[in-house]
Amino acid sequence: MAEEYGFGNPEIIEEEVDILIIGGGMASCGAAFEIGRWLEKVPDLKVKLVDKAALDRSGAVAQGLSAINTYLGENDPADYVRYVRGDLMGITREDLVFDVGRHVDDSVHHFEEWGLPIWKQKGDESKKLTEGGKPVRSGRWQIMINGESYKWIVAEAAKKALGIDRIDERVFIVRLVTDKNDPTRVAGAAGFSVRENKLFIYKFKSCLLAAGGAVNVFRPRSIGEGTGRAWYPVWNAGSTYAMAAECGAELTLMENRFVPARFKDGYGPVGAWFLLFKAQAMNAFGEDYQTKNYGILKDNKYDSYADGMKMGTCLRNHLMMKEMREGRGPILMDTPSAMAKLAETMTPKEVKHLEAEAWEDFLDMTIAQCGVWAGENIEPDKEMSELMPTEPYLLGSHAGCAGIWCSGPDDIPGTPDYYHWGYNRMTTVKGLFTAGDGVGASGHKFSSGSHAEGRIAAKAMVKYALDNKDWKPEMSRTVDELVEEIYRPVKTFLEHKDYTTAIDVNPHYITPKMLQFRLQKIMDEYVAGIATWYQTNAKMLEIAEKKLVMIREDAQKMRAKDLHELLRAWENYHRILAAEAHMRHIQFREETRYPGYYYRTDFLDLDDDNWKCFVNSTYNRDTGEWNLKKVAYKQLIKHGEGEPEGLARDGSPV
Ligand code: SFD
Ligand code: AMP
Repeated sequence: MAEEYGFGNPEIIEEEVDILIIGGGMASCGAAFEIGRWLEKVPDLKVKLVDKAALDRSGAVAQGLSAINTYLGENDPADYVRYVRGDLMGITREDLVFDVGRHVDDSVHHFEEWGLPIWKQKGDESKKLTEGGKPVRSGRWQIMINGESYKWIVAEAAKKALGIDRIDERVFIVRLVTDKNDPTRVAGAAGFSVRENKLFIYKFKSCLLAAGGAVNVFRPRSIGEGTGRAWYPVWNAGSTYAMAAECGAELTLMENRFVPARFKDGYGPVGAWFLLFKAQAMNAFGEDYQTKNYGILKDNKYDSYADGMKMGTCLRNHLMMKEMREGRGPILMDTPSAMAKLAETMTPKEVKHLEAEAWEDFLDMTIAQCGVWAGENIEPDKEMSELMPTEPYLLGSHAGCAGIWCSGPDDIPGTPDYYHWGYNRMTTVKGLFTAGDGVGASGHKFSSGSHAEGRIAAKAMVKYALDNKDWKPEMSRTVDELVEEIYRPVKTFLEHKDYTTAIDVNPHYITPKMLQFRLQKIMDEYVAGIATWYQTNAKMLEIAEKKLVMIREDAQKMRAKDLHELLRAWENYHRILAAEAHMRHIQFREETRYPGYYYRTDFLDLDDDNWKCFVNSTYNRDTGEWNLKKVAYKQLIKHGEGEPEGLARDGSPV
């Protein structure tokens, strides 16, 4: 009977390595590249990279990108810290941000070396960045690329560095396993092939957990025929946060989220339009709502993080949402005026090129937006497009900073001990490292910064592996226990499938899809999703808490009728834990730190006196309990000229 569904007893593949890299995205490709260099020096170092998908097109950069959002060039890393701090409402791990800032350009230079076309200013077209070629900047930190094949290029370098034999593709990691003799140390990971009936058990000295952020935790705006469309990649299922939490790692700022303003329905990013094409967004009456609403920032003390019209991403959202909530939507991006203005000084050939660029911005990165334009007969030089704030995403590398609490570098003056307890980018669990979306309190790394951070973590992991040369990992769980746990949804299905005649209707199990709908409904309606215009309060969160604990219990009853559903089942399990962390952090932080991302309507003010601090949490897998605490924020980089006064309050400039 088992074989009928493609499941006999799975083949068990066990492997012991020094370093395991979980994920094959930007951070992991950075780590692979860096370790490749060490393999020359330490040839007996055993390494494996495991990705749930295929490296060439996995992760957030799968569709490509049209900009590299972090390239410092002529900028100072200290200014980069100021920018990230301002955008994330004052609270960031400045040591981690600075560390990314000082290393990120080297990754970008490698991308160009490997073949990524980077736009150059007139006259510099044939010069590489390293030869003094000046990039076309869309903003102070962003540079334009022809990036349809960005991930292919970066993956190719990672594959070359490691060698194909050190890479397992299409293996989904379900959980980490602590060491038998030391519960504060990680010793293994277990997962399964999404194509074949195989289970993988890895034992290791150290591990990079870089499985991206969390998407589809909230009910998305795209439903019905649009289901599956999201801005961030749907295959980022919260695995990073869930597996880290279950292993005992401390999480930080999980209350933070990213609500991107995007072109409606296609989720096309707005950066190139605002920054490169200099387009204006307006409300239904043609009003510049940002200027019009600027004064409201004062009402709840949000203005201490705005500097004239320079303000962080969530504050820009806040000004836009007021219009929509009060019925002055839709918000429209005035693409025709922007293009007409640019065309004023252009030849007809250049104008044609400009039109091509407008399309290419999306063809390189988010093709669905071109589908919307083509399908709705929208020519961007003739008709405006609607903008919309999307459903929330949890991530640590874009304009958000949810993630894991990590040890930072040891050479930045003024760094307190509790920012640095050992190896760079190691979490509070010994041997467990992270990068990219995994690292909390350090956003605005984007694709390039995530790659650079993977390299930083890899260096520290090699050192950790060498320092622990004689240590042998022993897992706290047996292989049989892990097999039993991972294949439980299959067993549940096989045991109960004949109870009813309709395969999806059964009192003994729930399909992964149904469970996902239930999770998304809870998060949407009680934890500040789109249904409530991103608002919540203590009472709503109390209800959410009850429902999330129940769904976590019911998740044990998910069924898997094939390997695809087994993948969906475990993705959803990870989503539930990421969702719960998010909810509990929002519950704990009694203020509105990120207006435009979410609102605590019972604490609408921003409250620097009590809440200019990190919120950190740990999860106890055995009891199901969460523990939350405040952790002091320490300013390491002094204020820049023109930075608003509010930021200076508790500074201790170095
Ligand atoms: O336009 C498991 N990003 C942008 N960055 C830029 O530099 N410029 C832009 O233009 C950017 N924009 C943008 C961006 C992303 C997306 C989706 C769009 C537009 C449409 C952000 C970056 O892409 C992002 O910051 C980095 O990619 C983050 O890197 P990393 O490594 O943290 O995550 P990943 O690349 O998604 O990789 C995750 C990997 O994990 C795998 N995985 N493997 C095994 N077991 C599991 N359980 C796993 N779960 C996941 C995945 O397969 C993947 O390999 S714009 O909006 O600003
Ligand atoms: P996005 O396309 O929205 O992901 O943005 C890409 C980059 O441009 C990010 O670094 C954003 O912070 C930045 N950006 C987008 N819109 C604006 C804006 N209106 N003002 C300043 N920076 C922006």
